[in-house]
Amino acid sequence: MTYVASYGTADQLPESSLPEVSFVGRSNVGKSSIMNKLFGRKDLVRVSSKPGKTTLVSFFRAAGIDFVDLPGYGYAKRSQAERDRWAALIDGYFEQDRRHALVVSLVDIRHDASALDLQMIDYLCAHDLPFCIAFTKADKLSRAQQDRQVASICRQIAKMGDAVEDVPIVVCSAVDGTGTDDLLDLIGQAAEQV
Ligand SMILES: Nc1nc2c(ncn2[C@@H]2O[C@H](COP(=O)(O)OP(=O)(O)OP(=O)(O)O)[C@@H](O)[C@H]2O)c(=O)[nH]1
Ligand SMILES: [Mg+2]
Repeated sequence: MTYVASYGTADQLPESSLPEVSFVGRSNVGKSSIMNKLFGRKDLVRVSSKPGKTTLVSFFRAAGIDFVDLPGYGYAKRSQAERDRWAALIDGYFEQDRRHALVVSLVDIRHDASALDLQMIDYLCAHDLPFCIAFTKADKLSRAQQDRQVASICRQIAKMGDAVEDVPIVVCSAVDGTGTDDLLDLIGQAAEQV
C-alpha cells in the first residue's frame, strides 16, 4: 500500500478513478490501525495516541483500490466549528459521484454502539452506500465475551430496519489480525462490483 495524498475539504478531492474503500467510525476506534494491519504495514497510516488526530481525508492505494481514511466522529473536545467541518467533509465525500465500493463502519466490540455509531449506519443506509460493520479491538475480549457483544450490538442495529438486514459483519483486531482475511475478502468482492 502506498500513500497518495490528504485533503482538508471535500472540494479538494480529486475525481474518483479506482474503486474506493473507506473507513468510518468514532475517533480512536482504530480506523488507521486496521488499515495498517490489512496491508501489513506498521505505520503507514498515522495511528493516534490521542483521539481526534485524523482531521483530513487520506488516500492510500493498493491492488487497484483506493483506501480512504476518514476523520473520526464523537471526539468530545471538538469545537462546533470542527464538527461542522467534519460533517461537510464526510457529506462531501459520500455525496460526490465516486466509485464507492465499500464503507467499513468500525464499532468498538467492547461497548454497545453509541448514538453516533447508529447515526452513521443510518446515514450509510439512507445514502444507499454499500457497507459492512467491523467490530474491532476483539483482542481485548475473550471469545465468549466477543460473541455476547456481537449479539447485543447486532440487536441494536437490527432495530434500524430492513436496510441493515444483509449487512456483512466482521469481528476484527488490528493487534492480532483477527478478521483481516475476511475483511480483505469483502473488500475484494466489493471492488469488483463498482
Ligand atoms: N487492543 C487494540 N488496540 C487497538 C486496536 N485498533 C486500534 N487500537 C488502538 O487504539 C488507538 C486508536 O487507534 P487509531 O487507529 O489511531 O484510531 P482512529 O480510529 O484512526 O482514530 P482517529 O484517527 O483519531 O479518528 C491506538 O492507541 C491504537 O493502538 C485493536 O484492534 N486492538
Ligand atoms: Mg485515524
